[in-house]
Amino acid sequence: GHVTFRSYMFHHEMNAYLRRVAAQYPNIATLEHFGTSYEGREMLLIRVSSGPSSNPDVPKPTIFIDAGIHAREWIAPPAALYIIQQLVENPENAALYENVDWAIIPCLNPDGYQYTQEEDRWWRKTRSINANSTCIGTDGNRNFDYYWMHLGASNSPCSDIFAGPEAFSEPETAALRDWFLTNNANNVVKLYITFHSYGSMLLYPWGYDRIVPDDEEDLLQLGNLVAEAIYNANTLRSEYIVNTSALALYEAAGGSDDWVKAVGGVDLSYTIELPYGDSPLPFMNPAYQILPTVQETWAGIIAFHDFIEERF
Ligand code: 0X9
Ligand code: ZN
Repeated sequence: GHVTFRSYMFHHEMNAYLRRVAAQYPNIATLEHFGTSYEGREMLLIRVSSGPSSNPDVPKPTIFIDAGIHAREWIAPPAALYIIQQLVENPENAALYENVDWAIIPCLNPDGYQYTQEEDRWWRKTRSINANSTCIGTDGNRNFDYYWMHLGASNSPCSDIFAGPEAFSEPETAALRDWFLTNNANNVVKLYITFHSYGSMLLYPWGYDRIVPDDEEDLLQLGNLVAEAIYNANTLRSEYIVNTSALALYEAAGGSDDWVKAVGGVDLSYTIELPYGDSPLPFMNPAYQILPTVQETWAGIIAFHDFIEERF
């Protein structure tokens, strides 16, 4: 149950860490069963909160964070785990869960992640069996039901961007949908962040097409604040680009960010494409750069928090 951010962890080690901190800090940290992966791995979400709002008419805003929907993007789970560690285990950060609640799931695709550890470092998708095909898996980030299969997604099970036989075909994406439908009927979640790599980008909707949302001014302004905080953290000095994902990258429908904004009830929705450090190859962040990367990212998360606390 010890995290150093000097090496990568197995999924079962992440679960052991979450169980340990929840047991050690029961007044602020609680575990929720988020779902069960296709191959049967338990997906745990941790809530960090100082308790309910003193005014029941005005619940505290929640920040929701996930990571690891793409298996090979190894730097994403540590970014989420570092946030958990800093919130729960560093008493200097107690003010960050005073007026804001956190819900964090550090690994959304445990089967794919395990497969990258054991078989294929470049695996991206889930590990579900496809009917009438020998090819395995669905791209979780093409599997959400908002403009599903509109652009930048494939209907071929052998493609790395296979959108699935239908929207929410995967237990992992269905679990995220169900969490929002169950926990966010009252729109208490004010910020959604999903960690990916790579590219040093703060991306906001829409991803399904080259269309900017009505509230893009908000999304851009907050994104710029966060990008500045990341750079000024001075640990890796990443220079983030801030834009809609379709304009900065490519059109890709069925992403979690679009669905959470359009259907899940969270206006402020971001995909963070983390950097890959000085590795010659993407996704292969060297172990010695995990810590500086998650530290600068944490500075960005504090900027997100301050904005949410101030506004809601
Ligand atoms: O293609 C993706 O799913 C993301 N990039 S990655 O290299 N990590 O695979 C970008 C997703 C941006 N959001 C949407 N297109 N909705
Ligand atoms: Zn990704």
